[in-house]
Amino acid sequence: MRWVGSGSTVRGRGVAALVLLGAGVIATSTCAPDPYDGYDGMPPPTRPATPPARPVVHVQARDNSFQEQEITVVAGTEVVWANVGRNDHDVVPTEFEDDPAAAPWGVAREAFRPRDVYSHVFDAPGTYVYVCTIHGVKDKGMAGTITVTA
Ligand SMILES: [Cu+2]
Repeated sequence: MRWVGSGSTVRGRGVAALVLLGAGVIATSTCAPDPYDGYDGMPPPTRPATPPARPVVHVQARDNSFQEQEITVVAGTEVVWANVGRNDHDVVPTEFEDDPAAAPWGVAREAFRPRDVYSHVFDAPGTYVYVCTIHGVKDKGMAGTITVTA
């Protein structure tokens, strides 16, 4: 094998790298610490706005109870219910017990089987009382309350 062509190319790059490395060492060893290091008189670069992290609170749907049964969250919080039981459950605002399909939030048992998760963001302050219609009625059995503060 012959390396004539490629060998000279590699050697040329190696010399250039050594020269640059040497210049860097000299530059850093002769510079005094700069108290304004990094400031060049220009405003800081603008970055794309990232949305603030949304607070998240978890509620467990156990068989026959929600844990925690009563929670207080700040407006904008995402409440996440996880069915950790062995039975189907649902989450229905009490004022919609007679017509759960019309409720603005909540989840039907078909979509809340064991290991299913449902979440809703509560933007408006208020008191939200809900129930699992299979295992509870308002204030009895499997029911819960979310207090949303401003
Ligand atoms: Cu239930």
